[in-house]
Amino acid sequence: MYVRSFADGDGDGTGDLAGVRARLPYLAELGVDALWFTPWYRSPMKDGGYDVADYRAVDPAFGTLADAEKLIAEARGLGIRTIVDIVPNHVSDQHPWFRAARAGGPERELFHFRPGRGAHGELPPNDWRSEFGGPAWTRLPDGDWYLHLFAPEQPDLNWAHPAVRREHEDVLRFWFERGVAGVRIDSAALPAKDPRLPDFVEGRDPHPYVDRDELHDVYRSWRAVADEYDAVFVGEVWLPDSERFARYLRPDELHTAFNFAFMTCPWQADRLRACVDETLAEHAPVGAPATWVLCNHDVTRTVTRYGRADTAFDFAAKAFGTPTDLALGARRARAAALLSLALPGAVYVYQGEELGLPEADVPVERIVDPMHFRSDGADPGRDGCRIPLPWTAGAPHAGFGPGREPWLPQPAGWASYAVDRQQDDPGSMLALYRAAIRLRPVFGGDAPLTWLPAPDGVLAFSRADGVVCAVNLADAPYAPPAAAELLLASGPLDDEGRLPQDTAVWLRL
Ligand code: TEU
Repeated sequence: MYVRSFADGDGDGTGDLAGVRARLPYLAELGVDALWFTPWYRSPMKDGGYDVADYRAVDPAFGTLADAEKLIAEARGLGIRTIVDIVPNHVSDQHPWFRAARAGGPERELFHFRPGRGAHGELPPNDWRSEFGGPAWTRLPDGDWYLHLFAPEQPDLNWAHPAVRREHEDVLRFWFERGVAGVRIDSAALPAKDPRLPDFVEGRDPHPYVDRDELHDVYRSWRAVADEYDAVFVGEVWLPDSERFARYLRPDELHTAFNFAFMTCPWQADRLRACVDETLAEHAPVGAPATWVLCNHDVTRTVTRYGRADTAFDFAAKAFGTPTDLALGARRARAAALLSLALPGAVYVYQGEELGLPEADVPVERIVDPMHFRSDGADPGRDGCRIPLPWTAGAPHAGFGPGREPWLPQPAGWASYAVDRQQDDPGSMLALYRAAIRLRPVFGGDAPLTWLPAPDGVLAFSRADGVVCAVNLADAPYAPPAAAELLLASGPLDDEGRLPQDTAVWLRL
């Protein structure tokens, strides 16, 4: 959940914890059993809260620590557990440690400070690039440079320093003590750095800052803390190598990690099937449950991605003005919802996905995401998937909040996606998500998956008790096994009971 855009309780134009609390019944009705909150801590919001100034305080724009405690307890009362987001790679440049470091204190050791190269130290210490574009180094007036893999306002911490490790374990305890049941670990493969900070050499192993072995020791000690509280981790681990990925999921490390292979996979039957197989195969040896993700607060919304010629997701391919067929994208997104909710493991639904929201074109002058600015304006950035939600069609700001303009503009026509419009419409995306989440236990929890024979372009698998999910991505209609009971369909079947292209069904044989 991207709190800033979920619901605005106090009318200042920014979503907040009061807004979430008021909407907990909606979330319970949707059937969610856990909520992951992107960072709600005190932050200058240079990167939507991923620049944390104080982990033990809630940002005043979102509320207070007492509000967070109430939210955690109320959610728990509805059977919903809370997952907070911890950002170990970096802090805000307004964090007390960095303020002291900037002033020249010994806190510099908690970060990566180095003299520059060149005759006058005018060149960065190495050639690393920021994930948001541009150099990963910024020079201070006193001549030293500091490392930031993201924005300059997000200095990287030095994980070789014991105080950095101690502090994070303390922060974990702080939130577990407040009833938090899980932690999402931001940029989980990035915090450890080669202490020599060498230039990047393509293909050299180990990488100077991605997926370094030292990290596993950190997560083992985090796991010991989580075990004291029976809490779980979900890691944001972007790694192409499935064996390296699975190492984070060993029994004494993280419980789960996001499935970015699935999230970036194109809408093609053979690719999706291979992705499902690889996912299950990489998780099996470590005994960790898989996760299924179609989008999040960083990437193009599902309905838009699937409505384009290129249905994969790649940060590098993002551009302004990509032609999009939203009706096609919505049809596929509905089928993808039934596919992902039928697979064994945990499904993450990003707020608004259950409403079928498309990516919005944010007017250039309203963009705030640093990814846009660091790309010199070439990349539209991530604001298009972070638009404040529409709740009530006729209300100001589509019911997002009672007062000021939302912090990002809602596009024209946004109200047509409002919750109150979809609520009682059996054909809506919201109705589909509610029905699917309610029915999902028919697949038998952890029951294994067996592929069934099916024509090219059709994915069909069964799990427990003869329950089947079939998805037709081919242009020829697909006739499911005769005499099967139809449990749920993502769209209308044809007159002969066959699935048209981009339609999924759940059946009981
Ligand atoms: O994202 C980290 C990350 O590496 C990918 O999402 C992606 O590579 C990045 O957005 C651009 O390359 C996490 C958060 O999800 C994101 O919102 C934050 O901006 C980022 O960390 C920094 O904390």
